[in-house]
This record gives sequence, structure tokens and C-alpha cells, in this order.
Amino acid sequence: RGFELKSCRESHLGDGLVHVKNPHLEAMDEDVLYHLDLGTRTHDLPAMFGDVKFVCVGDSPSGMRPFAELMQQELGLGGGGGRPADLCAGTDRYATFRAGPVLTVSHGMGIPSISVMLHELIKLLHRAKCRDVTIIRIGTSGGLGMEPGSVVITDTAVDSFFQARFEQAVLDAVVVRSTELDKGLAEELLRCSEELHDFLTLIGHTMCTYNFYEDGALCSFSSEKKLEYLKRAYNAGVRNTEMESTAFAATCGLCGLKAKPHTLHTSA
Ligand code: R2B
Repeated sequence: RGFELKSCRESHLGDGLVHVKNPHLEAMDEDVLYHLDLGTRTHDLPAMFGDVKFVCVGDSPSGMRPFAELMQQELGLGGGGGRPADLCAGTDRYATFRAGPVLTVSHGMGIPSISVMLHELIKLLHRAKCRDVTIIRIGTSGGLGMEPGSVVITDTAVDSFFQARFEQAVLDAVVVRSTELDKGLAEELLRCSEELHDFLTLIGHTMCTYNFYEDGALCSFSSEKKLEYLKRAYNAGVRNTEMESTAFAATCGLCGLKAKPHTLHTSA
């Protein structure tokens, strides 16, 4: 298994703020970010999070704490000693750590889990009046046609049909959302990787699946059929597979985070 980075950078309606697309939010007396154990009445969100510039999300809490520690070291913030505290310790749904301007949040496995976290995280960034935020998912993935341990920087998240789209049931309708990511940021991350020589880093499409297994307790295809499908995926530009990328790209893109410029809801 390799590693992947996929990223959205906030695009600006001129002010750099995170813009949620929910007309009912401002009328709420209190916004409880239930799964993060935070809320607008119980916490001073601008004071706690207003200076966040980077959000790095990844699947497991135990994987994200060492990442936050690494950020502390890299940013020279280790002086106080000790491990970064989980800011959402009142819940065991997700774990959240701070290292200076870098906020780290775990999201669990799969689209439903990351979707719950992203709704609350994006509302948090909005309520905290954060500006010019870049959000990056860092996580494990299955590589296609490359060395284990390679890093894929996702340019486009695709579904099982190699299409840049995310289908979401909203009430009783299926809404299709774009999953383009910030190409400029992908190039920038690739340039950063030129300083690192221990592993291969490349830009490619990431295919998002609804399950880790299609060959676990159930399997309805032959090895030949699987290989033929994976070759088609490779030829369509897919370089790795994981379980969250389409929801990540679509949700961040719709909430004022730079995605596909001509998407209806995007403010690029
Ligand atoms: C990669 O690894 C996890 C499954 O083992 C899942 O979160 C993903 O996308």
C-alpha cells in the first residue's frame, strides 16, 4: 500500500473566509458540532481556531497524533514538551490535534464517516472565521502499477466508473457533485516532494470505493476479470484507490474550497 495526498485550497469570495452553503445556519441560536464535542455556545471557536491555516485529515486517530507531533517538531513548537492533546477528547468519534496553524483531524474509514466529520469541520472553520485555509487529506491507499510506499498526489477523485463525480442521496433525490481538486496545489505539493528522495511521488487520479472489500466474504468476479478492470482503471489515469476521496473533493469544493472553476457552486 502506498500513500496519498489530496488537497483543496480555499478559493476566495474576495475575503478568504470559508463559505458554507446552508441558508439555515445563521438563524440557529446554537450550532452543536456534536461529533467533535464542540459548539458555538460552549466554545469560543474564533479564539480556539481562528488562526488555523492548514487542516490535515487522515483516517485513524493513532495515525494523526504522530503527524501532529511531527508538525510540532517541524514548526519548532516542541518547546513546551508533551504530546499534543486531543481537542475533542469528550468524544471518541474523531480525534483533533493542533500544532500552531496546522489542525489535524481523524475521519475514520469510508464516505459516511468522513462526510459527518467534514460537515462539522467546515462549519467549525466557518464559525471560527478562519481565512485562507488549505485542507489536505493524508492517508493510506492501494497503489496501481507502482512501488509500495509511493505517494500519489490526487488531481481528480473518480468513482468506480472512472468519472469525476460523487453521487449523494439528498432526501429522495440523487445529487451528482463534481470531484475536481485544486490542480495548482497538486503541482505545488509535487514541487515540494522534489526535496524528498526516499520514495516516488507522482500526480494521478484516485479511485474512491464504497468498501475495502469486493473479494472478502463475498466475491462475484474472477482474477482475470479483476485484472482487466484494474488495467482499464490504470489506462484511465487511476494510480491508487481508497475510500473517501470523492466525498472529500465534492464537499470541500462546494463549501468555498477551490475545486473545479466552472462548477455551479464553486466560488473560484
Ligand atoms: C484507506 O485505508 C482505509 C481502509 O483500510 C480507508 O480509510 C482508506 O481510504
